[in-house]
Amino acid sequence: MELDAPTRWKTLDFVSDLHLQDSSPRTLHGFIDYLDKTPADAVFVLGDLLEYWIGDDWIEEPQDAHRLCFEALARAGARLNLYIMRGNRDFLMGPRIMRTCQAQDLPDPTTLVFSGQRIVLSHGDGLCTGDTRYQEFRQVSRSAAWQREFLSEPLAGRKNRMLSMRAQSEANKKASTEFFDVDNRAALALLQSRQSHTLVHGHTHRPDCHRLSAQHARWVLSDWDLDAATPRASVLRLSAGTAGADSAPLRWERLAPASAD
Ligand SMILES: [Mn+2]
Repeated sequence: MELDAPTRWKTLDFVSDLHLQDSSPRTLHGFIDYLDKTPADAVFVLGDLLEYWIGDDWIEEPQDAHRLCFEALARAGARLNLYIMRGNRDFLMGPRIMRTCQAQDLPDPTTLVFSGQRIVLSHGDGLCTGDTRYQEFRQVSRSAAWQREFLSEPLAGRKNRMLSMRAQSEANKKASTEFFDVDNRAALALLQSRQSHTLVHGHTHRPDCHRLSAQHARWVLSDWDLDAATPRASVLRLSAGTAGADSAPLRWERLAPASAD
């Protein structure tokens, strides 16, 4: 998928890994406050907006966090361009949620063409190629057959299954001595296949900017947790240069929205 940014867009925001749920009220309110105030022309949520999602019919018995988050997204979606990519926790978000949030579904990966530059956007879990057990699960759970079967169960059964998948994933993480980061070779191959020099992704919760070659870089977004002892929340903001359209360099900056108390 390729997305051509209209020339009137000057400021773009990237966020990911908010993991919103009822048990993290500060994160929720910090995010809502950010959405209501951002001056960006477009906001890109690059996966794991929600702690987990078990199917769009869940909206009929939502947690307060979901309802408030969807309302804030819809307010933002009404005044700016809102894109939501699904992550490994909320990959079952479907068209009904996108409509509710006035958001456009952003496929993973997407090449964004902005101010003459090509920027690849991804959640990042698909690039953690060292974790072969997860990649197998990822492939199965993204298949239409698996999703049809999963979604055919009643909500209570789906919720139990999702919680046990989450618990299994946490147990695997704890049992492993290795941290499966994004593989730099996989990231570079993706960039080359898309004629791009810049990747923006989340998922790993290790905010940084890594050089992959003299020309290639990958920006890693932070997760959000304003309920933690050391609160985390950041927005990666990209601004077009002010000089001539295609020649001026882009400006990247990391902003820390104030925590909402
Ligand atoms: Mn993730």
